[in-house]
Amino acid sequence: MSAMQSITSTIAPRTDMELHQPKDGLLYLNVCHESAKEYQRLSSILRYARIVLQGMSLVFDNDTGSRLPHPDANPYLWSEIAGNILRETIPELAHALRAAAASEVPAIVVRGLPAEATPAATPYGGLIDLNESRQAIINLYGVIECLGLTPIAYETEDVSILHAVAPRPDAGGLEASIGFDKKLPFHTDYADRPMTEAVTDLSPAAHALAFAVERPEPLVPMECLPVTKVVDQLTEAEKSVAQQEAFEILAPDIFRSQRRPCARPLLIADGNGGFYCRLNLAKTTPVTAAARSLVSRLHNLLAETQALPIGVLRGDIVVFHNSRVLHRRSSFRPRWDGTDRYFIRMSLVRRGSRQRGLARDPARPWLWR
Ligand SMILES: O=C(O)CCC(=O)C(=O)O
Ligand SMILES: [Fe+2]
Repeated sequence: MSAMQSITSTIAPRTDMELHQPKDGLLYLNVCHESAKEYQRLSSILRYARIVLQGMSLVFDNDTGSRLPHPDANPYLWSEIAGNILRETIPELAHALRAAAASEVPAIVVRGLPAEATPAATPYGGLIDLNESRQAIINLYGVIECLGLTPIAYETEDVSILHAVAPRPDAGGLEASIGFDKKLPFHTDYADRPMTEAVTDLSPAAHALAFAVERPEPLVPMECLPVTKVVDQLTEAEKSVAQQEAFEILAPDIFRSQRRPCARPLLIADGNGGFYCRLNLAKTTPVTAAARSLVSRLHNLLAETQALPIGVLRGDIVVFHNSRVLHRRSSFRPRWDGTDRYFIRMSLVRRGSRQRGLARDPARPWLWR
């Protein structure tokens, strides 16, 4: 083992990242070219390294040429390594991400991280090619680790932690991230699942969503709307209706769930005068008259309120705080030539809440039902 290299020894801290304050709830963190180069140099280790634990620090042995396990076989290892590399090479980004997580920034765009030389082809079968998207996946793991988040997968959605947000020829007519000809209206993900409520037979909703942008489509931006922009337009009486357990929300179609939905609130007070929100109006049945009129008021409000388009670029990592911001996209017409809109998405929970989920297999605690 001649070429051992400790990832905690070589890089001096930099202070050259541009840090933009959240504007309208959207925080842009721009990584400068020089930092990105250093990060790329070190993260290339993740392509071939065998990992050896020495004392408390991870050490890479570049000589063996052996590879890491697939991220689905050990996502915690990928998080740890990618997080360490990011913290070491772009400490000011790691710091800004920690601060953004602590203040529950609704949406974050990390721009300027490296990308593979050739963009991955859009996978119309839904399968992500790890080799084609390796840098994007390293970037995702690095960013989420610095945010204090950990990936999970719901077993009825996908056995992989990495979801392809790309059109599928068999998804025509679906209101889903794999659809295309139907717009996705404003929503939070997994709105049918418990948030702060007790977990009995259904694992909690993801706390955040992270997207790596492989192929942006300028005419089909991601669009978001911070929850405060909606709540601020509601009367006190409407806010109190929204906090009642009076909304039955079904799982999205792709879950093929037969479960009878629980009646849940749309808003949950955050203890600081604000609210956490769950919303998927297409799947919601209000169970009282007051809840019915609130749902129709929300339909109108959302139709009138200006969304925040995020003109994403290839290589961007976008993170949504799932209960602080709504997101949507318009319909579009795919070209089916391998160049269509393509993101890689992860569902995330806070590291400390890993054990709140219901996992069948103790060897894969990130796979929830
Ligand atoms: O395609 C998009 O912009 C968002 C898709 C979406 O809602 C999701 O993947 O959760
Ligand atoms: Fe979504």
